[in-house]
Amino acid sequence: MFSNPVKRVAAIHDMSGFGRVSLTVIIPILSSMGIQVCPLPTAILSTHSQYEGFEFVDLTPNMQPIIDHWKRLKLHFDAIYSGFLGSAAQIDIVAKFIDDFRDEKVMVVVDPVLGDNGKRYTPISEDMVTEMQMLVKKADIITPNLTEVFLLLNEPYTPKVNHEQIRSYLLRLAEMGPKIVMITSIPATDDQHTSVIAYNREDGRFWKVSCSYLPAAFPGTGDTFASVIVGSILQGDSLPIALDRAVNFASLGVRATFGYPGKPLEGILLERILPSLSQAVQPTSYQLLNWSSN
Ligand code: PXL
Repeated sequence: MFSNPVKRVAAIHDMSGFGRVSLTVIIPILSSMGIQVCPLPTAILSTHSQYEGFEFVDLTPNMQPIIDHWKRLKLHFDAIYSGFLGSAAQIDIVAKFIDDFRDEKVMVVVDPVLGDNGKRYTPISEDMVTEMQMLVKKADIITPNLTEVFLLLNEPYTPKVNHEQIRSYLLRLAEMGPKIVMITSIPATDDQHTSVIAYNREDGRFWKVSCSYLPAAFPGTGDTFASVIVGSILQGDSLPIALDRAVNFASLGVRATFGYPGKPLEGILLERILPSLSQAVQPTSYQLLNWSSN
């Protein structure tokens, strides 16, 4: 009666028609995990922005009227989850949305989608990076990749980072506001593995989950990772179990796709692997890192 019978997420992302990123990934993943997704679209694109000549419709002017209708309906969300935003002005709208719809039970996840492989995505301007630095302050959880870590911290990009640097980036990002910071796609020194390392400011613990690395980059794997994190925590999993499920699901997607020749821009073959999200939690491989937070 007093809470939603099915957990409900406001998902603030773009809708890219082709290429398996953002809402076309987030909706099936969260639905498969038994969670209702309410999209608040930020932009409509013909494809994601890594294809040449993509069409882009900025929905900034449409967002506030949609939000106002949701307010009149007194909708309550268990989580607010934002990702790719279409303009700098939009970031203020999202910040206000968080203020209006948040209470102490609402989980706010900001995936600061800004770039990858050392570069900003084409539609992301410098202003949007500055605005995203403001938005992450409002989040409970953020999930940047390494490129996004450097953009958020105004540091020059370097692909090779050691553990000491990762630890200090996690602490600096957590100081900006989020309780939990997860840095994705950290290469291991052996080049054979890739890891996610997370820091929980509330208990001072650091967690690491690794998987074997394949030389391929599929757009949308960050959205896949963050969606499983949102779904898993809403299902009641602990932080290390959520990290483990998200890393292993994204890695399964990469492995299911990698053997086919050539069209990495189409993303991972999500449709092949979705059923695995309904299985009971599988054996896990997370590690508690022996790092202190002071
Ligand atoms: O998954 C990230 C993402 C989201 N939205 C758009 C993108 C990308 C990455 O390329 O282009 C429009």
